[in-house]
Amino acid sequence: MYGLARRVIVRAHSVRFASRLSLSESLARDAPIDVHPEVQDALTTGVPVVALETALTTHGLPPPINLQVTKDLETVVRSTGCIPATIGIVAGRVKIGLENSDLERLADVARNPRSVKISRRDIAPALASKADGGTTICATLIFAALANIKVFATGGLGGVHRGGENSMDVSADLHELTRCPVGLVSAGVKSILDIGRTLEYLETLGVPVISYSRTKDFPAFFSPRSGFQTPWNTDDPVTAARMLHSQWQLGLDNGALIAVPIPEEYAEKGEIIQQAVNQAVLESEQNGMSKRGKDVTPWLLSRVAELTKRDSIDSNIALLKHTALIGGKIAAQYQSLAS
Ligand code: PSU
Ligand code: MN
Repeated sequence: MYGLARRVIVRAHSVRFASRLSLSESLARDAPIDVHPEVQDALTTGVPVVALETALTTHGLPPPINLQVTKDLETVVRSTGCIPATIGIVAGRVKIGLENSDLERLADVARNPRSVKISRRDIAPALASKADGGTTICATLIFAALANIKVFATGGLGGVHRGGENSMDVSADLHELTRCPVGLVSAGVKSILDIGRTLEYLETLGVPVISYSRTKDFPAFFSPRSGFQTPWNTDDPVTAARMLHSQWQLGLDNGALIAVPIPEEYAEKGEIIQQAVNQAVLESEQNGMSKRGKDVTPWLLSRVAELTKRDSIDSNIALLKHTALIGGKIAAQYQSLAS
């Protein structure tokens, strides 16, 4: 009897340890997390909230436009009636909702070059070392889930890199979508990646992939169409919100990818950018950059910007604003279903 009881207790203990903590439980453990009062208020009163990431601020876009774009995305989210929760790490504290001064600090990459690109594996070391960091999709999903934010809008999901079947370079973004019940609204995955294998991997992980479009074409970040098809599509925020709601009604504790194509007027530019992407990927293989782990994506992005004389940056900004808009619309609809 004693043995059985003890085993049960041990098991209960380990289950509890493995299970997700709520924000209040984390805070009760003195976790270094600050929720912005505006975000806290929205979460308490049922105003929809959209999470935004900061790896695009610290590592995705060059200064000074990085700061402006991060602020603009918040404005776009507000235009949909939602509250933006831009997430990042400042001086070893997780910020869910950033003050302007924090945003400025993260965006000032020249004066703040030690600001780290934060994925799941980096979170605890960065907090313990009191570092600054831009949260990737992976890390932003974790904090959005912790705060019970159901929609997160951003640009490009990480994925299986070209040659990933040998290098094993597969972004932690993908696996995180199995752990966090958050709807990720993004412009697909960049064509610096192996899009086909990324979709295969998401299928294996059981993550719903929905094209936010009249067709099932999966977008390719700089281009509205990648040539790959998704299993589902809708171009209606109500239906997209219902897809998320059905999933979580069933307690399916994973996220979903809602892939929003860049606006059609950028399609032509997208084809030219694609050539620069191919060249940059080739160069990264020749100069060894492709073996540099988390530096690969930022290097490729900045090389493509150089090669396209910043056309890629204009497209990147356009698609970011578009996903923030659609993310806000979906979050607003989700809120009325959930409340
Ligand atoms: N796509 C962009 N800009 C970015 C990123 C992706 O257009 O800044 C960032 C995102 O934060 C994404 C991360 O989560 O790169 C993926 O990095 P990696 O491939 O090292 O996992
Ligand atoms: Mn990687």
